Amino acid sequence: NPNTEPIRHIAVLAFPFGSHISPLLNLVRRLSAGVAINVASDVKFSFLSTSQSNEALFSSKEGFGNVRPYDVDDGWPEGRKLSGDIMEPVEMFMRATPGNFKKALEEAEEDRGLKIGCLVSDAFLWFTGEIASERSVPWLPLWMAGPRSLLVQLESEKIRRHLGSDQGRKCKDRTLDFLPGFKAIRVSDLNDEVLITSQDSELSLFANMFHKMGQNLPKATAVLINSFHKIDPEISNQLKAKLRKFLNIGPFTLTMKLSPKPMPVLDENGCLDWLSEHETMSVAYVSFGSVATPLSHEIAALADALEETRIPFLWSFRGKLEGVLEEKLCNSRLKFGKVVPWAPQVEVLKHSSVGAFVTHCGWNSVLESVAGGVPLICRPFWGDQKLNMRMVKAVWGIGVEVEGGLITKEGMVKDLRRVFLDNEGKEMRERIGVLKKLAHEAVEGGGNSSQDFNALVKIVTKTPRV
Ligand code: U2F
Repeated sequence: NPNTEPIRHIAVLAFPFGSHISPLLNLVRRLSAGVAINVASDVKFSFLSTSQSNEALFSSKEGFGNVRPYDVDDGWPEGRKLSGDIMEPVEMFMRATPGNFKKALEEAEEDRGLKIGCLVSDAFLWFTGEIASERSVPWLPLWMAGPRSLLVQLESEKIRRHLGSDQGRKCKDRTLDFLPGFKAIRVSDLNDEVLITSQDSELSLFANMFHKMGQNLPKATAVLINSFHKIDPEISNQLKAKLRKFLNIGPFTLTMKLSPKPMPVLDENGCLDWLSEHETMSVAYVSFGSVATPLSHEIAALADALEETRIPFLWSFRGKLEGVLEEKLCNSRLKFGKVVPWAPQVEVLKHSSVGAFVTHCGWNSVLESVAGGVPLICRPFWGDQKLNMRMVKAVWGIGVEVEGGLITKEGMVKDLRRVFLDNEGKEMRERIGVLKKLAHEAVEGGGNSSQDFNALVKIVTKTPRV
C-alpha cells in the first residue's frame, strides 16, 4: 500500500510556456537540495515537460541533484508549420493533456523503479488533481501569479453572479466592493476569463482552464504561491480560509540565494557594468516580459519620451528591431540608452542606478521590482496584469499607470517626470522600500515564507495521507 510508505519519488508537472517554467524548476531544485531539512535529500524528483523546454533547462547538466527530466508530448502534429499565433502551441499542448502526462509518469516510475508518492504541478494543470486522487497521493499546485488573482479565480462564480447580466459585466468602472478587500478593484482589472459564463459561448481554452482550476484548487493538499504573506495580508488570510492549505513560499528571487548551488548570473550583454557607469536612481529599465509586445507606435512614443527627458535607459527588447524603430532606439541621439535582447532582470532591479521600471506588470516583474525597491510605470496587457497594475497604483502606491492604457509620448514624459523628479516618486520609493523590507524578512529564518517552506518540506517528506 503506497500510503504507508514515506514519499520517495515526486513528479513535477510543468506548463512549458511564458515564464512558468523557471519558478517551478527553481522550487524543485530548492526542495530537492533539502534546504530546510536533510530528509528531502533522498527523495527523487522527476520533472515532466516538453522535450524542447527540457533541453533548454537541463542543458548545463549540473546543479540539478536528484532532479531528472522526462519528456511529455507537446501535441504538435508532425510536419505542421507554426502559424505565428502564440496561442497555437499552448492549445495543441493542452489538447494532448492529461494523456501525455500520464504516459510520462509511467515512464518515470519505470525508469526510477519507484512509485510516485506526490504530484507537484503548475496550477494551470488542474487535471493533476484528478491524477493525484486516482493514485491517492498529495497534490501540490504552484500558482504562478499573485494572491489576489488566485482569489479572483476561486471567487469567479460569485463575481459573475453579482455582476449579473452581460450588461453588468460590461460596466468596466464598477468596483468589486461586494468582495471583502476589493473596494479599489474594478471590473476592468479582471482577466476576461472570469467574466465569461458558459452560456456566453463555447468556453475558450483559457476560460475552461480557469473555470476548472477554480473548482479543483480547493481540493489540493496545499496550494503554493510565489509571494509573501504581508504583501497582501487580507487576501492571503482569505485564501488560507478557502483552501486546505495555502503556503506563501516566495519571493523566489530572494529564496533562491538560499539554495546551496545558486544558478550563476548570466550577463552576456554587459548590462550590470553599463548600469554601474550611471548615477544612483538615474536609469529607467524597460521590459514587457516574455510574451506581451506593445504596439509599434507605443514603442516609438516611449523612445521619444526617453529622448525628450534624456533619462538613460536599459531596454530589454524581444524581437527584431527594424526600420523606424531601429532608427529611433539605436541612433546616435539615443546613445545614452542601451537596448539588449535579454537582461538579468533580477540583478538589474537590484542595481542602485535603476530608478524606475517601465513594465507590463507580469507577477514576476512586480515581485522583482518590490524586491529591488524600484517604482513601476505600468502598461498592462491581459490576464492578471491589470489587477497587478491596480495594486501597484491604488493599493500599494508604488507606481503609476500609463495614461489611457496606451503609451504616448506626452503621457510617458509626464510619468517619467512623476517618478524620477517629483515628490510623488520619492513617496513611492519610500512605500516600496517598506514592502522590500517585508519581502526580505519573510524569507529569513522565522519569517512567514520560510516557515511555510518548512511546512511544504514536511508534506513532501512524510508518509502521505490524502
Ligand atoms: C506571464 O508573464 P511574463 O512571463 O510575460 O512576465 P513576468 O511574470 O514578469 O516574468 C518575466 C520573467 O522574465 C525575466 C524576469 C521575470 O522573471 O526577470 N526576464 C529577464 O530575466 N530578462 C529579461 O530581459 C526579460 C525578462 C503572464 F503574461 C503574466 O500575466 C503573469 O503574471 C506571469 C506569471 O504567471 O506570466
